[in-house]
Amino acid sequence: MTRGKFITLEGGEGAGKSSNIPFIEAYLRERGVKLRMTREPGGTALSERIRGILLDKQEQQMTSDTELLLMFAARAQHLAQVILPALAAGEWVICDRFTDATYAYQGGGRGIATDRIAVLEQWVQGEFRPDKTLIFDLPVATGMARAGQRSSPDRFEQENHDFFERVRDAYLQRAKAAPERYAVIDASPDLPKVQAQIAAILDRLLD
Ligand code: Z5A
Repeated sequence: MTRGKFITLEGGEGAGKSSNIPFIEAYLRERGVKLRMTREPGGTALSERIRGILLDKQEQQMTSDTELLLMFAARAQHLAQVILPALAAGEWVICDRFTDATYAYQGGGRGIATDRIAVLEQWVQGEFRPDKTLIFDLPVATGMARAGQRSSPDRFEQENHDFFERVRDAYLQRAKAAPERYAVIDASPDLPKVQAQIAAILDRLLD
């Protein structure tokens, strides 16, 4: 049994991951790929309960370390229960956010040192990393304007412009440091233009 590929989707506020997930799913299924679609934080019953705590805007007292540890607690369960078994069974796993989001939000956004995050990454994942990470990139002001149309912002969506600039910088720095693992998508144009970029990346993964 050939192990499936692990593809993660990343980006800042309102970058358009959710809008493009149905396209990615359909594109790969039409080409015969067995798929598991999932997300973080979340993806199992327990991890979704942790997600509820993490996004709850009533949790104003939550420290950055608590937030970081909850992200990895949810991830540990998700890996053991969903991601690793699906890959071992030959499925591709498409995950809406993964550890790059931790480096971007808890590292860049909250200011937690990268080497502290790396300790937890090693603990929870060992050497396991995504095969490919698609970063949906666009100016922060554009993303916030798009996301601003949502009715009720969660705990992260309440953050300010500077926070999301640091998140964007962290993503772009990670992509620059390991260009073979990342594909940066210009998420500014209309959906067909964004999806043409996605299709080109998926075609290379299917080769
Ligand atoms: N988080 C973290 O801090 N650390 C971690 O380790 C992990 C996560 C794993 C939940 O993530 C939060 O968890 C997240 C980071 C944190 N918080 N934030 N921000 P999430 O992925 O569930 O939530 P999200 O980032 O808010 O994603 P989203 O709601 O799925 O938004 P999106 O996927 O980036 O955008 P969208 O919903 O597809 O699009 C936003 C709007 O723009 C919508 O009205 C679309 O119709 C519109 N749109 C999209 N694309 C276009 C184009 N091309 N043109 C015009 N309009 C567009």
